[in-house]
Amino acid sequence: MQIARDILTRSYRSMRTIRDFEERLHVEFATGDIPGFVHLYCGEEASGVGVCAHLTDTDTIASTHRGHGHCIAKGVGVDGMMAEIYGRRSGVCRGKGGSMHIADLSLGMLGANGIVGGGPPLICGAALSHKTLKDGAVAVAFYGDGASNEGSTLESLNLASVWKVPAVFVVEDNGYGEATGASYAVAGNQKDRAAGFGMPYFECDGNDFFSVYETAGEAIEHARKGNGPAMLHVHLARWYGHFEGDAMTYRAADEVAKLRAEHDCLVNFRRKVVGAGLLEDSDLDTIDTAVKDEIEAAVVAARKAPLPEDADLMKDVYVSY
Ligand SMILES: Cc1ncc(C[n+]2csc(CCOP(=O)(O)OP(=O)(O)O)c2C)c(N)n1
Ligand SMILES: [Mg+2]
Repeated sequence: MQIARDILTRSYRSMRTIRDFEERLHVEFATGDIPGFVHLYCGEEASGVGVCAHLTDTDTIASTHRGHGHCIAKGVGVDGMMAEIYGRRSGVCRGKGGSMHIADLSLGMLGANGIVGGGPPLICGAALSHKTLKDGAVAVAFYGDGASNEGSTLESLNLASVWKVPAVFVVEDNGYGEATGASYAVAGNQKDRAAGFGMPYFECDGNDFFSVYETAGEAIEHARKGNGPAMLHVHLARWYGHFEGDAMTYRAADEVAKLRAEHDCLVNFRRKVVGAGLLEDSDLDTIDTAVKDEIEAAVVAARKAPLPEDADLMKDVYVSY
């Protein structure tokens, strides 16, 4: 597959930014200075980035409780994100959203979502807007294997198909909903669910950027051309607990170590692009260094930034259309 050099470097930078952002949050959260919960996207980077590489700012996405990666992949800056997660006034939502309701409507990032299965209905509305306005855009819902069982998700698959809107349903299947295995909790399979609602099904390896990029491109093209919705099933793995503080007693002792050693999407990416002569190791090393500095600066700034004041309580809460 031919991919332009700027897409390769942008995608690597985006995956590296997500990885470092999340690894750093793992450390920062343990200090007790971050309010609320955080759910880390480490290990799943190639999914958000491989999908969003096909999207513009006019295209919309709805995310999940595990939303930092989708945010970064859609182009939201790490300074505003870090400050938001620290609940600071300089955050992208002025400190009112936090990790689970982080959003940037100017970039088509409609928000992380504390409600499992909350994203797919939003995407039906966004996709209906795109169709009505004829703006050529698509709406993408990311949701987990657990969320795939929610009534709201199944109703959304139906509605999007009935309305024939440009929606793409991306199932990020990491094999767990909290501590419950998908092998126990998900009846049938995602492919048959897509077929049941009359939409095409695409499947890819979420540890491999190129697999996601290629199949997401097909699913998005199907929707963008006016053929109605599509489903993309991404097989991937989360490296940390369901939330920070989860002891993961339900996982085999060596499960995560094996994932890190054998299925790291960043290592896979580097091996492929350097092996094919598309980029040099030094190109990727330069990105690694720049991202490291960027994350450090974002943490320092977020820690120094002021908290919202009482007078901010009702500001920026509602938007009038
Ligand atoms: C409607 C609703 N039900 C239950 C919960 C509690 N909850 C939060 S995350 C989660 C598991 C979601 O699993 P999955 O969709 O596979 O996403 P993952 O955490 O694996 O990324 C549950 C049950 C919730 N937030 N909202
Ligand atoms: Mg899951």
